[in-house]
Amino acid sequence: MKLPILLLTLFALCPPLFAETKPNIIVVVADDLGYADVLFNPQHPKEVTTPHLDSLAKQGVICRQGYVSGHVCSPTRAGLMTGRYQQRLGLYTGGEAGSGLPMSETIFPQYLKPAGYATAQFGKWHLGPDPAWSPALRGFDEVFGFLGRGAHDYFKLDDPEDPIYRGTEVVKEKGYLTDRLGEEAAAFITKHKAGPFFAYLAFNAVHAPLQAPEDEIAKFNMGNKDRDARLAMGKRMDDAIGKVVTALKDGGVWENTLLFFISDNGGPLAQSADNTPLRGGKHTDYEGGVRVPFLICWPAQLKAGEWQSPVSSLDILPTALAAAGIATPAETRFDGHNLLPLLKGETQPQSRDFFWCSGSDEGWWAVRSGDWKLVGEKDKLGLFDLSKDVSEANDLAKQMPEKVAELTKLHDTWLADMAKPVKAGEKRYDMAAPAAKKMTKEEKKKVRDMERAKKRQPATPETPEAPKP
Ligand SMILES: [Ca+2]
Repeated sequence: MKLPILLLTLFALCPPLFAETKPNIIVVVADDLGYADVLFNPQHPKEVTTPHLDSLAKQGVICRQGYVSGHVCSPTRAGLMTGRYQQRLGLYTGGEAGSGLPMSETIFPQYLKPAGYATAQFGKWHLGPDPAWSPALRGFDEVFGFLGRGAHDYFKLDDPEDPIYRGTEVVKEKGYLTDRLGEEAAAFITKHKAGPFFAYLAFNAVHAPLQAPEDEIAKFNMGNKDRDARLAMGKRMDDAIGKVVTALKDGGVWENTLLFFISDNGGPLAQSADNTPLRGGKHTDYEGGVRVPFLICWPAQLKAGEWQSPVSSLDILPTALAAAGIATPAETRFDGHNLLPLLKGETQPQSRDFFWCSGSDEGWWAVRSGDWKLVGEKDKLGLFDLSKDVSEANDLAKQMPEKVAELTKLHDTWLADMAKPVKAGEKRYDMAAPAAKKMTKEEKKKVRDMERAKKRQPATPETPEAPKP
């Protein structure tokens, strides 16, 4: 009897260190990765090679219906960073969000740093074009990556025209960018293994330009050069993720690290991405544009398996903060949910609504409520029952006008709460006035130029004011 009593006494004296230790948090974002271009999608083509992601999937939770809040890079990143629909800030398009996420917004490191987290950002930022928008100025202790554009050359890492930054300093680097991002993230983990730490690892892989080391490309021989390069880029990103996991395991912090993996939007079909079985891809609000590979891994707390209810990239920030035990100010209003009670089986999934909108100029909008999804592309509407038709092949809009009206109203109500687009246009394409909206870019520019010229000219008796309606 003496040994058990001794053990019990020891347990009583030792604080429950593990339970009270804040988890390390890593958010890994792939860029333009096809839904089926990962091994953990059972419908992946046979040539896909992502063993490290597959290993993460086996140890974590695969979210089969994981969404991002937009269909291109920078708007979804604005949503991810703030946990709120980016449209609340008037950011609808790539041009808008890429011009800058307002500095007044509170993002991951600004919540986590005061709670004792070391914070780092690696890779693509795309939330502001120049150093004034650097992540180094908004809470990240360490930064290694590029700022302004959606894309970066993978080999030319010393170009002053498209610099790589360490912190706010321009640095000249060598190597393959995806490798370098993995190495930098792994080094950060090793350095801060005493924890807690937060790393935002935003690969530009597998976004264009489709570049990878020749020997890697040569391993694939699909008869399509773009496809070969894309697969090689995916493989190299997977290797980099493998390095990150090795650093976590070597540092003894694997178990208590909460890791998210997503793609920022769907794969571009024009560049040989595979989104099977989903319809469409990047630049569309069909599932192929907004449903992405999505993993959540926290071995100490979450049982491995599959999660079938829809979740959003907007959920990542609230979930991370809950895991870290960080209470947010009462006025903070996330659109995302803390997923931990659900994933731990403490609560049951409730029906949720999800919204997309890229403003009047692009003309895409969509809403999902329960299993129903309504997708608008300018004056074309499609209604789909995702429970039976994940590929959005069977348009029920004509058969079910009441459902179309119901979902349109739901989207209208949501959109009414959003800000006007910061750059141009209206919140949504006006279906009632299609003729006016069918102007080409050149025609629109001509109209704008004429309006500007008119403003510069003083009114003359020959140009009487138009009668008021
Ligand atoms: Ca992207």
